[in-house]
Parts: sequence; structure tokens; C-alpha cells
Amino acid sequence: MRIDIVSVFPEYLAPLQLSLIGKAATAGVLDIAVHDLRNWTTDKHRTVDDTPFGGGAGMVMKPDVWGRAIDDLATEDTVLVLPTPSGEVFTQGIAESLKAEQHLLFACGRYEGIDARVAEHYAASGMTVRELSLGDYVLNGGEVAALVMVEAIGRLVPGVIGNPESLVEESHGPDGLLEYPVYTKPPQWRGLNVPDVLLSGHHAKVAQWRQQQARERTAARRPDLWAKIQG
Ligand code: 6GU
Repeated sequence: MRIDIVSVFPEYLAPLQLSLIGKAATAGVLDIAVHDLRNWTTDKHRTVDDTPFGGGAGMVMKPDVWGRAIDDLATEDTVLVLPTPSGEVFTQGIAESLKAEQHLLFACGRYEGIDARVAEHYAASGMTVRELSLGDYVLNGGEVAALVMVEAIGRLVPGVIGNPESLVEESHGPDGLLEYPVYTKPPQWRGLNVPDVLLSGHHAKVAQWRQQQARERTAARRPDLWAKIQG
């Protein structure tokens, strides 16, 4: 999978060189490149934003600069991802739907966002355009959101995670339940015991206990998810 990320703060994306995603990039499983949006400016001051039509606070990112960047980087099979707090909420299901794409192009907006005609133009041109939000809170720009999405999608690409078994029985998997609690040695720590059933060696009982814990956790912590499972 090829991943391009365009930002006015390319240094913000440095963590992509670390850990499993960084290793996958080094190994060639993921081909990740980060670009400075200002490379596509044409004026002396390398301007990327301007005041909003209709008035209001803040600045809006210019469509002409973004258009040149996206035209240069996009291919026949690009999915254009626009991280924005006004997007559809990014979920494990969306990560799954993007894991087999040839090319993801992340356009990280700052300030009050990117001129709306950019999304409109590329969608009308036949490109798949996904405006995606991490959740119901506001960040200063799309960079951290792009980091989150690249990690969530990238770890689903075959070869990125050494042991594919790690991908089963996770929170937000197909059963819709949160993950059960996990424990390791020592069996006693600061007066707290690991639940007896986990030390019993009784695999069926362990599975039954984990299932029950996952259900209790989901009901207590995520009534929204629990309602979907019941419904
Ligand atoms: Cl994708 N971008 C920004 N700027 N804020 C957010 C977000 C994205 N998702 C949640 N808040």
C-alpha cells in the first residue's frame, strides 16, 4: 500500500518512522511519504490560507494550492482522505474497508479547514473522497488524525503485524464487544489476585469467563455499543 500525507507541518508525522508502522515502511510493505504543502505554493510568501468568504474567525486553506498537490500525487486508484472534525466518524469498520486500497492520500487541513470545493471537485472527478473524524472533539489540524488512521489501517495490511492472531479477539472486532481484561505474572500484586479461572487450565471455562467479562465491560462502558448488540 502506498500512503502519501500532505501537511504544512510534515515534522508532525515523524512518529510514522517508529515501531511496527516504521518497520513496515522500512521493509517495503507500506510505502509512506510525507510532503510539505508549501511545495505547491507559487507566491513569495508560500501562502496556503486566506480569509473566509462570508466572514468569521480564522483562515481557510486555499483550493488552488491543495489542487496542485493532489493533482501531482493522485493516481487512478487513489482514495483521498480528508481528516476533519465535521467528517464521518472513523471506525474499525472503515479501517477494514481501506486496508486493501492501493493508494491513500491524506490531506491534512489546519486552521478552519480546507475550501469545501476541494472535496467536491475530486468526488465529482470520480475519485473516492472520505471526510473522516476521530470523534467528537476538536484538534488543531488533521496531522494527529492522519497518524491515528494510518496506524489503524496500516496494522491490518498483511505483513505489518508479525502474528496475525493478534488481530483476532480485539476490541471493536466483528462481535462488537470491548476486549476482556488481561493479566500476566505475578499472580499476586499489591494484594490483587489474578482471577482463579485464568490459573485453572480449563480452556472452556476461561473462554466463558472472558466472554462474560467482555459483555459486562461493554454494557458498563459503552451503552451505545451494547444497545446495537442487543438490538
Ligand atoms: Cl480528523 N481533525 C480535527 N482537526 N479535529 C478532529 C478530528 C479531525 N477528529 C476529531 N477532531
